[in-house]
Order: sequence, then structure tokens, then C-alpha cells
Amino acid sequence: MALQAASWVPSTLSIAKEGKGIAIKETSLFGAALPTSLKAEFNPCFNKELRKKLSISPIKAQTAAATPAVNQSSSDNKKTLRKGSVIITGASSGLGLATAKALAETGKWHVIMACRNFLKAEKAAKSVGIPKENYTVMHLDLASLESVRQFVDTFRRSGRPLDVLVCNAAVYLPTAKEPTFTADGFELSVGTNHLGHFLLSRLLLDDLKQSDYPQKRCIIVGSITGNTNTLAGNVPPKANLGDLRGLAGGLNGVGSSSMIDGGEFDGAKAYKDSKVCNMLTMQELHRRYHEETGISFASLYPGCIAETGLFREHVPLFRLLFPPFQKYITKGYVSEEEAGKRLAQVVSDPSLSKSGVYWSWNNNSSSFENQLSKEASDSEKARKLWEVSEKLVGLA
Ligand code: LMG
Ligand code: NDP
Ligand code: PMR
Repeated sequence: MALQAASWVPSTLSIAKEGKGIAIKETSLFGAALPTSLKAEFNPCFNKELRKKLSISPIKAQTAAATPAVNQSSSDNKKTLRKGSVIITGASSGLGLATAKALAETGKWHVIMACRNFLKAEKAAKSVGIPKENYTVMHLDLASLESVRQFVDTFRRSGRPLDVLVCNAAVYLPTAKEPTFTADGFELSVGTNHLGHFLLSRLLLDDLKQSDYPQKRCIIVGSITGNTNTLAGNVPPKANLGDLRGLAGGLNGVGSSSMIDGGEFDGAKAYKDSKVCNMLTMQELHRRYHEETGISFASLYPGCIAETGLFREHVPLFRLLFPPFQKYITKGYVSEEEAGKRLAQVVSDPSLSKSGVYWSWNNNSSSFENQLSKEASDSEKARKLWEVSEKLVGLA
């Protein structure tokens, strides 16, 4: 079992060298053995894919970027890397904001905060002390495909290069009894978390391709709760995309179900399903574009950031008990600051440049390549998801 929060993992988990995956000798929770059904499914095809290539991408000569990646300092002839340019969706709170802060503080990154609430994002940036010259807020509402297209236009008109895209924003509606919908009529959690980001990343691929930055990356935030090879992923309701019949029907709750698998609406399940879509999309992007473009695609589980805005719709008792539960019982808790540093590593650390990887951290905060669940690494499902999603967002 690949326990992604890994608080009780280090003693039982050994991470083999490059590409050999993760070998679990024995795993238990509070001393009780976990069922074998929870063990990580070892997927040789996926691992082969991961092994295929280290993604230190070839540095190609480029002409389109606004600023050259390497500035020649005339005085001492020393080569310095220009500031990287990174778009982070949902950077107005939680993980996105903490990542923006961590990157901007280094002075090496200009962060484009792609947010639905312009004023909130400005205030958030100021409140955490991000230097003015290191960020720009641009409006993006992922719950509207038109807004996604407008954002891409605005970004292009800004003349900034795009070196890294971070698809981070998400909504979680665990207490909703009835589905709500995006401007285009998709169930809100999958519409925002998956379809909005799917269109965004597809449109911005061209911009990433044109970047002359040494390492260009596209990161989609995943989660442990979408992975049924973990304990957290087995807390009901479990993620399951089924045969994607609801998604193929448009997720509109009218002619078809509002759930991807065609079932009854369940807000917690819709969120977990959307995270599976995020992780599948990252792998499909990797298969289709990594070799050709040199872009590295990655996903991650940053740890349980139990106090973010993600839980704003949950019952107050949950919001009260969840942080101590994660801190003292599961030990999967991480602060926003720590989680932000982890995502910032995936953005900029040269040692995390491998493509097609789902990153996690152990309780010493060292990163490792984690194993996705069977469904979240199913390449046939990833292909089907890609094709259905393309139709829904108007790309096919
Ligand atoms: C459902 O809520 C929603 O109803 C549904 O719509 C959907 O959204 C779903 O998955 C999403 O959630 C269920 C949720 C709400 O209840 C739970 O699943 C409980 C989990 C809540 C986690 C808090 C546990 C509290 C533990 C106490 C922590 C104190 C820490 C102190 C530190 C001690 C140091 C030693 O329920 C609630 O929000 C109310 C929660 C009421 C919980 C009652 C407490 C029971 C105590 C249980 C102990 C927990 C141990 C868990 C171990 C599990 C082992 C397998
Ligand atoms: P937050 O709610 O704090 O942050 C979510 C961000 O997404 C907010 O900035 C929010 O904007 C933005 N957002 C929501 N809807 C839209 C939209 N339609 N258009 C644009 N932006 C939108 O939650 P987290 O920081 O916890 O979540 C960030 C990511 O981390 C998510 O992908 C989540 O799935 C993932 N994650 C979180 C974990 C956790 O324990 N918290 C664990 C694992 C993964 P606004 O400020 O306007 O509401
Ligand atoms: Mg979970 C290994 C222990 C572990 C971890 C790392 C998480 C992470 N959770 C764990 C265990 C448990 N959770 C257990 C044993 C329970 C039953 C008591 C439990 C319950 C629970 C609930 C009700 N957990 C939750 C919820 C939520 O509503 C959150 C959710 O599922 O959102 C989709 C959640 C989470 N648990 C996590 C993480 C990271 C979440 C936040 C969701 C996410 O971002 O994916």
C-alpha cells in the first residue's frame, strides 16, 4: 500500500532506485493490518513509461519569448537565468497562495495569480508580503470556458513568457444535496477542477512550448483521496469514474447524470473523481507531449493541509475536528507554508524535473515518486477521458 501521507510509512516503506517503484514490506494502521486490497497495484506499463526518460529537456533555441532565458551581463560576462514566469490558478488562498509566496520570495519567479476574485487575490498577495514586482493578478474563472479563453488572451497580450503552469484551484462541495453547475452546464466540481483546467492547459501548451526556459513544466495538483490504493482514498464515498458515461453525456444533470460514472450526485465523490481526472490528465499530457516538447508534466499530493478554504463548505464540527485528527491521529497534516514549499519544489527544483511523476513527501519532508491507484494510472481510461473532455470543452 502506497500510503501517500506516509506518516507511519518510513519504517515500512522502501523506495527503490529510479523507476523500480515502491516496495512495501508491511503496513499497518494503529497496529492493525490493512487488507491486501489496499495494497498499491503495481503497474508495469506505467512504471516503464516513467522509466523511459529523465526529463531534463533539451534547451532549444527559441525566438518567441519576450525575454531571453539567459541574460548576458556585460560587465562580468556572467550568465544569469532570467526570472521564471509561472501561472498559478487559485492563488488567492491556501496552497496556491503559499506556493506563490514561496516562489516570489526567492526573487527568481514572477507569479501570475490566476484568480476568480481579483480583489481577494490582491489583498491576499499583500497580506503575505509578496513583493509587488514579483506578481500580477489576472482574472480567471475556471467555471466558465469563455473566461478560460479570455484569460489565455489576456495573458498572451501581457507579453510575458510562460515557463511553468500550475493547475491548483479547486472546489469541494461535500454537503451539497443537489448539484450546481458551471456557466457551460457541467457539474461544478468536475467542471471547475477538471474541465476548466483541461481547457486551460491545452490552450497554454503552445505558450509553454515557446518558452526558452531551461525547465518548462505543467503541474496539476492531485490528491490522496482520489487514490484508492491508500487508506484515505478508501473513506467513502470512493472515487470511481466508471465508464465515463455521465461525462460523455455532458454532466448536466438533465439528459444525463451530473456524475462522471452516471450515478446519483454526491459532492464528496465528485471532488475525488475530479482529482482522478487531474492525475489521469497529467499522465496523458506526458504521453502525448513530453517527448515532442520537452515539457515536464507532474502531479502531486502535498499532504493534508487541513485548514485551507477547501473545507469552507463542510460542517463546522468537521472543520473543528479535522485539523487535530490529521495532526495527532493520521499525522498526515501539513501547514499551508510547508505545502507551499513542496509545490514550489515541483515548480523549480531541478531534481524534480522528471515527467509523468506523481510526487509525494514523507514525514521528513523528502519527496518521492509515489504510485497511483489502478484507476488513476489506467492509460486506456486516460485516453478516453482526454477524448470526451476535448469534446466537452470544444477542442474536438
Ligand atoms: C461526511 O461527513 C458527509 O456527511 C458527506 O456528505 C461527505 O461529505 C463525506 O467524505 C465526505 O463526509 C462525514 C464526517 C463528518 O465524519 C467522518 O467521517 C469523521 C471524520 C472526521 C474526522 C474527525 C475525527 C475526529 C477525531 C477526534 C480528533 C480529536 C483529536 C484530538 C487529538 C488527540 C490526540 C491524541 O463528521 C463530522 O464532521 C463530525 C465528526 C464527528 C466525529 C466524532 C468523533 C468520533 C471519534 C472517532 C475517532 C476517530 C478515529 C478514526 C480512526 C479511524 C480508523 C479506521
Ligand atoms: P483553497 O480553497 O484554499 O484554494 C482553492 C483556490 O481555488 C482558491 O484560491 C479559490 O478561489 C480557487 N478557485 C475555486 N474555484 C475557482 C474558479 N472557478 N476559478 C478560479 N479559481 C477558483 O483550497 P486548497 O488550497 O486546499 O486547494 C488547492 C489545491 O490543493 C486543490 O487542487 C486541492 O484539490 C488540492 N489539495 C488540497 C488538500 C488539502 O488538504 N487542503 C490535499 C490535497 C490536495 P477563491 O479564493 O476565490 O475561493
Ligand atoms: Mg481523510 C492516512 C490517513 C488519512 C489521510 C492522509 C487523509 C487525508 N485522511 C486520512 C484518513 C481518514 N480520513 C480516516 C481514517 C477518516 C475517517 C475517520 C477520514 C475522513 C475524512 C473525511 C470525512 N477525510 C477527509 C474527509 C473529507 O471531507 C476530506 C475529503 O475527502 O475531501 C475530499 C478528507 C481528507 N482526508 C485527507 C485529505 C487530504 C482530505 C482532504 C481532501 C483532499 O484534498 O483530497
